[in-house]
Amino acid sequence: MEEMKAREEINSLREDLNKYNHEYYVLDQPSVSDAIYDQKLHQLKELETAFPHLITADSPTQRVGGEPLDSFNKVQHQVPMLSLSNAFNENDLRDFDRRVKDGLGVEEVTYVCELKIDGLAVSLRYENGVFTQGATRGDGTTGEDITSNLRTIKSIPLRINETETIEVRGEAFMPQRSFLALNEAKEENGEEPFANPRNAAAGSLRQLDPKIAAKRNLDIFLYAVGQWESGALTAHSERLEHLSNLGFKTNPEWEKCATIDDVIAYVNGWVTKRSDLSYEIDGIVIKVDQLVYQEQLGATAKSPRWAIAYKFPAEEAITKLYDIELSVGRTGVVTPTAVLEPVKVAGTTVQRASLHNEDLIREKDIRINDTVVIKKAGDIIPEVVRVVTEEREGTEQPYHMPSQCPACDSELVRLDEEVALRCINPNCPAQLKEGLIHFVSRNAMNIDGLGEKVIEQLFEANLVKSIADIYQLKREQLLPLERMGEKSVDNLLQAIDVSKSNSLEKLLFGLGIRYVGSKAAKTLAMHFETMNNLKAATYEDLIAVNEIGDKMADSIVQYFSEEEVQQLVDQLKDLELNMSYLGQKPKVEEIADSPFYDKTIVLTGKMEELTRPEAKERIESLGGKVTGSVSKKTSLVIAGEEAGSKLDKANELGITVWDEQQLIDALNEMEK
Ligand code: 1X8
Repeated sequence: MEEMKAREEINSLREDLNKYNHEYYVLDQPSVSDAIYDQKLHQLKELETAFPHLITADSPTQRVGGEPLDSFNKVQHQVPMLSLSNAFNENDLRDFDRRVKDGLGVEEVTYVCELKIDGLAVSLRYENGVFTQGATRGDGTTGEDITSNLRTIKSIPLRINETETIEVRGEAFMPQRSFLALNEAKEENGEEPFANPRNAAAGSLRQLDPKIAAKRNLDIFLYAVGQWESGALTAHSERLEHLSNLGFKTNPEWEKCATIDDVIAYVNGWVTKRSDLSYEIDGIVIKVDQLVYQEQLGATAKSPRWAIAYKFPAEEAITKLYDIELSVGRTGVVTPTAVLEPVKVAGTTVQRASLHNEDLIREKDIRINDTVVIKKAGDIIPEVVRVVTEEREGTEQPYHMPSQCPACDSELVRLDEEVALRCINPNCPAQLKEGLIHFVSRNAMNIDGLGEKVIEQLFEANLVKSIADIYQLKREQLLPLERMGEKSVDNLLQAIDVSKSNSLEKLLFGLGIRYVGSKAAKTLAMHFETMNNLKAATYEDLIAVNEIGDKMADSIVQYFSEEEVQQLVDQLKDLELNMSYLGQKPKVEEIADSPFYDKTIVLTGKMEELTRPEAKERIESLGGKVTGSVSKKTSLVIAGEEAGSKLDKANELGITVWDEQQLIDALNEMEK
């Protein structure tokens, strides 16, 4: 075929395919069969193979392309990507309405209500009608260039009919069904499942290889315009329609509301309807419709004054508590866990919930076979809220904690002032195993392919009993294990080898020294630089370091004085593990999905297990900011024992309140 003809043919095929794509992925109204689509795509691919110089970046054949990246480039947002301030109840919404009207000096404002999609905010830039750059929100000013991953989302047009540069914004997300399928596959492979669709979407877009994102079935709704020179429109609602006309996928559920009462009715309507959606929402976004009003109201440093996000209360569900099981943690704490009839809450199926300790079981009078209300704290960690006592039939059994360790039978003890029961046998197999799981976890040595399930297998097979054993594993020992092919064994051995060159803080955190969280480990590594220096440090040397308190200093001195520890450290040295600080910076993307990321948190009351500085340190290392006083800007309050006025204020403002245990669970979950 001559080139002229080919060019024509290619253009016509691309036009058709783009149209079919839009009909299928954006409008959900295909006009042709899959067979016809596939046939045309095949034709186009053949022509492009014959005339490779005619391939363009916006061709429908070019969604998944290129080699894996080494890292993501930074992108400066021309117009900052602000976050929204939150409303938790009707009062907050009425306050917002009042502020808007007072701010404008008017008595009538039109609002637009939209669903708040629980995904990842992204921005898409089009130059000369071609999708040229896609970025994460990042900190609002600087995001990361994830163009090649976003290109794999089929509902994102690679070309639009607008020659002027335009940047549009929206939420990338993982539909419920894709999320469930992905987690099922992950569990089958012995991998850790994602906690929720938002983490799954964020995790997918954070992959350096676009082929992975391409398999994840992500989708997107666009809801805002960033940079756009000649936007002649006068209302947000017109912009939504314009976005849709340009070929972008917008969420169809938005409505204009003439009064705050209408807004409240819309919000209340979705509290129940949300579970019928095929994707997750975590609230409703309310925006002033008139663009002149938006401009007049402007923004604070963090968020626009013309919009607010109503956050749904944590979703609750009722289920049966079948049993109470015990687990022994890394530090010997024995934790009771409720075994539940599986039930769906806030997007995932819950079948276990921590009961924390015996006191809590007493307090809530939880009995085996009870019907219970459960919810997910911070929409992540399942917890039992209360017993539905009206459902009791008389057969429910009160629960008593055993006096012996369920793993090693040693007598359990209650240390001074602790609610927790502990196994203090240093050779308790459950503790050893948990210690190993901690050692290989992400914030510690971060050994890929060595998850909880594999550690369990290695432990049960007697191949790994101590940290040092990990570094002496042999190919022949691994091959007979379940789900261990040649390839995965090679990868695993490679990952173990790579971990030897980790900077000191990863090793320090991995050792699991009491009170030494990942942030403290970093501080120690930076200050002392080598394991030898730290080992030789006295209590005085340690407390002289900023952020190291007396409890931690004591614990470190105690730790290194143990003969077994000294042997372990020597052994690890012989196995060629790096023992010096190498000056790595923490990666933002590793903490961006933590429940503390970008949140303002207040600690109040007396903590039992954590010290204040440790809690602060660990929250901060997960991207949170700890402040002293409760205000509307506070996202979360951690209330210890005898919390006073700050707790009252938090309740008054409808701010989420966690107890210490919830904090510890969330920290542990993220630091895994
Ligand atoms: C965040 C979100 C917005 C919308 C939907 N989902 C979100 N997660 C919307 O406006 N329809 S706006 C927004 C923000 O401005 N941070």
